[in-house]
Amino acid sequence: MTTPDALPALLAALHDAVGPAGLVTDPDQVRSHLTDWRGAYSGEAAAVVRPASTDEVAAVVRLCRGAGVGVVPQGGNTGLCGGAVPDASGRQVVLSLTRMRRIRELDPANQTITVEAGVVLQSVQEAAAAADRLFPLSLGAEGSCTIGGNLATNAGGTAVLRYGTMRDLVLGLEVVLADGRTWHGLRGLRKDNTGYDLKHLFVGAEGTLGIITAAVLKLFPAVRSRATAWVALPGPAAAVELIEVVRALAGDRLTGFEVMSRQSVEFVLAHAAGARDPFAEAHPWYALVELSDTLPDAGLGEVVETALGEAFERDLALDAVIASGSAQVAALWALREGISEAQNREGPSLKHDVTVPVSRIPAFVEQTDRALAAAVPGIRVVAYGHVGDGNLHYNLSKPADSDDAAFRARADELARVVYDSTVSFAGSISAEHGVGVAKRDLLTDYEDPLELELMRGVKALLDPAGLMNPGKVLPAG
Ligand code: FAD
Ligand code: 2HG
Ligand code: ZN
Repeated sequence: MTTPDALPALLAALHDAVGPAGLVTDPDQVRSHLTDWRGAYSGEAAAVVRPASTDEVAAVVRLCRGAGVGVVPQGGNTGLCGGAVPDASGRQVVLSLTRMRRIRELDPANQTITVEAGVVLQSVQEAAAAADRLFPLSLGAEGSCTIGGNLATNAGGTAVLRYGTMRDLVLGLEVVLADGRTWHGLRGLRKDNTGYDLKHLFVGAEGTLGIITAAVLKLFPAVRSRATAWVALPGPAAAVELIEVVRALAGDRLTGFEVMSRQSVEFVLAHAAGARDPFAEAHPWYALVELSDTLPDAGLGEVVETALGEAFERDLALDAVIASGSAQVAALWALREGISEAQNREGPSLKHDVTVPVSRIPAFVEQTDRALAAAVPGIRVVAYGHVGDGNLHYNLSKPADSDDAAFRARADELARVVYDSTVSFAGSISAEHGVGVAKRDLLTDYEDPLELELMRGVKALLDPAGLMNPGKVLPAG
């Protein structure tokens, strides 16, 4: 346990360990580390430190351990479930990785890049592109989120269908453990069966088992052609059939398949500057379909046209547009990527990041929509996401012109409706954003007790004092 007296001595020791540049003292800067991107979660901290090297991270962890103080790792602070924010006690130390921004190595023949945890995702994409390679993880927050955060949350995004989640993209890790030792697991090997694959414990652990300081990531051949289409659909069932039509023709050149309800697009049209509906009339649902290839002239436009022809014949598509240049591609993606931010402008956004088997998405949407409309007449369901991999952001906004507080007060009850429906379709209540504090207590009801027991065993082994991101992921008890 920390005693209040331990904190001043800890602060002085932290100052010595990371130097003045590594201790954040400006009140505005400190505040930005204590609240998440949406302003949905906030806390207090004994200190905010920004170490510049793995050795400095290890020193901070050892000092905090000596003082019995919890450490909250933080990357770009774009997470959506409160995992990177300290609790309200003011007794935790926020450890920001944002000064660890070195690309340590790019090995084109091995198709790998070795980067520090604080490197922003977009910088990795750019470094790969400069070497005529692709780093495929892609998500709306890519200009600010970090590789450490992407690994710690096992981020997904818009290219999972083709390249997998962050877990599939990592070959090796360097991790500062709870006892202050550093595990040097930065191996760039595609085959390595030397016992348990320890790196996967830290991927998706949200900082509760150790602090990722660097990683070896997979690279892929650069993409040289793309085709992007925006398709109006009668409903989610047509979306699921359309995936099959496109996949049958395009194989793994199908890179992205995003789906959004009219309500989702309407929010973007209302709030995002310059957003424009590609069609003259409104349609119930939309898909954003993207194919890509390593060949410059791969004939992707014809593949999309053939797929859409079949979709129109089978009444799966109501209208469609194939983007004719990079500006139009960007405009279509902006309609999709703008949903999260646009929804925030409509009052509280109750987020439910779920997966169900792709085949069950239509029935899931129908059942859940019905249950919610019965619970809150006029509720606005903002359902959209990476439907190609089964992931829906089944978010909720209050009925128009109703009260924020009254809607927020029903958040837990409405979440139950969504999650009960999710598990009734053999789905997961946490698809790509993680658990953090937002879903921590729900694990007691929705996670298999044996899995929870095993997770607690792993936590006890790697972090016996419970100082790695305390209060996140695992429910008390
Ligand atoms: P943070 O928010 O700083 O931290 C997230 C978690 O990781 C916390 O628990 C933190 O303690 C832990 N952590 C951070 N760094 C480390 C480290 N080095 N070692 C150990 N633990 C660490 N997510 C998706 O998966 N797909 C999307 O499509 C997507 N789109 C988004 C769009 C927008 C507009 C926004 C705001 C967010 C989106 N997200 C998405 C969520 C978020 O961007 C991801 O979860 C991202 O991976 C978080 O990275 P970060 O660096 O910001 O991590
Ligand atoms: C997305 O796919 C992100 O746009 C954010 O995962 C989802 O804000 C959300 O709920
Ligand atoms: Zn998403």
